[in-house]
Amino acid sequence: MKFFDKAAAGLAAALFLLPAAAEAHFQLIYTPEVNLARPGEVPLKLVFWHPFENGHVMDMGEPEEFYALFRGEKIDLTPSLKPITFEGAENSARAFEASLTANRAGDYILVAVPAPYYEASEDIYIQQITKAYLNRGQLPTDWMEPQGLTAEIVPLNRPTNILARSTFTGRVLSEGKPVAGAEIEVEYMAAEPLMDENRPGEPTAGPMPGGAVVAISDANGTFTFGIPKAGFWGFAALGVGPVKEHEGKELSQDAVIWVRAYDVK
Ligand SMILES: [Cu+2]
Repeated sequence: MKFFDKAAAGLAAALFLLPAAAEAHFQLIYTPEVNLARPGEVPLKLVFWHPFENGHVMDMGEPEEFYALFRGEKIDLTPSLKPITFEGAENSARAFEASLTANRAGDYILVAVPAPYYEASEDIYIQQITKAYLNRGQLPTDWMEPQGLTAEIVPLNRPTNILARSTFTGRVLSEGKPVAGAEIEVEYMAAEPLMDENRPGEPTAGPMPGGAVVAISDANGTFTFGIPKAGFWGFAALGVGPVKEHEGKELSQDAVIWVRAYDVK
């Protein structure tokens, strides 16, 4: 009987959390073209959104850090940050734009650490430590390396040209150590932001029945996901960061990575 009481209590708790859990929050670092043919300025958008649903946009926390890593060198991008309003399909919210000068060949790894965001429906703070990858001149340099973040997903496939209908494998690290059993939410950027209009373009997919798509990392912290479609795919390892509390409330410090998949022509 005790078991059933516990199970019933667990079920009630799960149902209570359901509305918040059904849609995955994702911090975006977005630019439409991740493979840069020419040197120059790359425009960037930072949006905290539900991109699979083309849904609710959250007021993004002021970036605590925003930089690019190029061959181990840190390029501070905070001087280029400007607040913008992102007009989602359901609502508008504060977001940011910025730019990167990418003149040399190799991988540029973009890292954003937004201030914790208070999610009232769950009474928790969320902080998504986010990475996105650009490459110039097709020269692979650093994408396969951990970038020394307190929480991150290290790609085991080149993140700037994943083949649609192949797989992506990532490794979840917290303070440099693999995390077994991490819950990883998987997100498709169904509507890509229009750079000049600060709103989403036409969605090319709808959200999945059953809510968030989830993978669990194995004993080595790795997970593999079959990428069904070209476009941008995001992976968020929930609560794997070392900081668990913010202003007296629970903090979910998540590690997010974005990869770009292409169809075979
Ligand atoms: Cu949400």
